[in-house]
Amino acid sequence: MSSNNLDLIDRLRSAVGAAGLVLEKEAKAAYETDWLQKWTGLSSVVVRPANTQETAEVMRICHETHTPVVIQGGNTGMSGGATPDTSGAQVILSMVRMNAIRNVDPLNNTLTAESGVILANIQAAAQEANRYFPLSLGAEGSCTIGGNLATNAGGIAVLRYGNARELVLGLEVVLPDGRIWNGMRALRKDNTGYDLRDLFVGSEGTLGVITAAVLKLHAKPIARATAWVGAESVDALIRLLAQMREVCGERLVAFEMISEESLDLILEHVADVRAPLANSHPFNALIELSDTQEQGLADLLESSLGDALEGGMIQDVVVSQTNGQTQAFWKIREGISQAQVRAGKAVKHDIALPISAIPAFVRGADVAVRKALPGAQIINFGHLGDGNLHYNVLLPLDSSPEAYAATTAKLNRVVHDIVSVANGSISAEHGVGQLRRDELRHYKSEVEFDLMLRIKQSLDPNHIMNPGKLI
Ligand code: FAD
Ligand code: 2HG
Ligand code: ZN
Repeated sequence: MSSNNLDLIDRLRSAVGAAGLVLEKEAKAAYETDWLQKWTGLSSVVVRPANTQETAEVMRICHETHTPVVIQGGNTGMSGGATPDTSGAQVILSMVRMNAIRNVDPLNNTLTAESGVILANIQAAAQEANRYFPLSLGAEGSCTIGGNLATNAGGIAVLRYGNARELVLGLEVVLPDGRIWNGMRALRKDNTGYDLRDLFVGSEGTLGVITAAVLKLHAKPIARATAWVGAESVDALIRLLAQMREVCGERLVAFEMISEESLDLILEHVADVRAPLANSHPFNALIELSDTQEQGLADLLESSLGDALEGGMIQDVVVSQTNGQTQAFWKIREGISQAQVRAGKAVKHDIALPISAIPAFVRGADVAVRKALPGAQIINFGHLGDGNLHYNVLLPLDSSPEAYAATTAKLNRVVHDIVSVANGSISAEHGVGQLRRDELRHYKSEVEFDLMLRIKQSLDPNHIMNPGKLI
């Protein structure tokens, strides 16, 4: 270790104490590889501040010494945003010790939490106060609210409640130079100038460290009604979605699409799941209604799906009769990421489109991908109600890194070109990270990219925040 590095570590130790540093190679390794084991890097040290002041001191030291910093929450991200590069020069700033829920205010319908709080613990604290925090995703038992905000995470209830950005009122952020911005306003109306909060949401650790947030709570739903539907085409599911939005309004909370190939993959690779319907269908949907009152909810679901079945819009439906059956449906849906990891190497596309443009996208992309890669195994599923598809292509487990990289580049261009022509987005909810950094550069207009660069330059003039990611 160089004397400069020893000096840096001494200074960081004085900022966070010995308990706040991880220096041993083996202990650091857990922070240096992502959840998918797709990216591995090397850090000089892992720093784990216990509060905002310590975080500010760490950033002041890194700013002064031009030391690059990679912020990490639960390390469940899907785009390599929280993994350091291989230089060994980057500091990992892990937020997991900042895990206090500072306040729950049921009258203002808000909850104030530090950024290292696990999402499931926020949901539970809201529940205890007879309220509801609706952000929900497969990684909720290990991801942090800081990571959710930094990636503007989506998940399965965006259709009704919006993504992470729509669930936050105020933020506390440590800036790259160590100053603290206290934007912890618990207000639904605040037009005092530029919206700095929204700048940090979705900035993926490239502009500042989110240390705490004021989150919006909602009324706790006490009733839910859930169904699994089989259909011939994605067009039919989109017509069903439109009809259900008309009839069910705000009570429609989830409308998840799973193609036949995706369902087969889950059934093969996830333990203790079985097909909800007797027959296979090219497309499936998992649909959920919820409400603060029981009355009429199940009838509403049954009658709207009954009409769709009779009219031939869908081919099959099963409405859940018990909590166990509902959980079984969701276990299938949430098994998809694990199934892909077990079955192969996924080329992941996390795209958003106007919902009305999805059928043409799927038809066009299926043909184009199979032309580029004959026999491609397309794993198409996602949050149809939000226009967000995970249009993934699974390569064999034994694909070499070179073959995987070359096929990824080829398929990215094919899929993202079609998305771009349809005015869609190549990064809907997982973040850009290192996975889509070059794709972002390719598709952003000069003007938009220039604006982003100027913001980055003015907040982080020493370029220490998450270098190599997003921008
Ligand atoms: P990390 O992975 O640690 O970090 C993610 C990014 O945020 C990095 O760029 C990091 O530098 C930055 N960051 C982290 N904390 C901070 C902070 N305090 N301040 C500033 N920057 C910070 N995502 C969805 O949107 N929808 C889904 O349905 C969904 N399902 C998933 C299912 C599974 C099984 C898994 C493993 C992941 C899923 N994800 C999903 C990915 C999702 O983005 C993450 O799970 C989560 O939002 C990231 O939180 P994290 O704390 O793990 O962040
Ligand atoms: C989901 O919707 C997640 O399940 C993960 O966003 C998507 O594994 C994926 O590609
Ligand atoms: Zn998703």
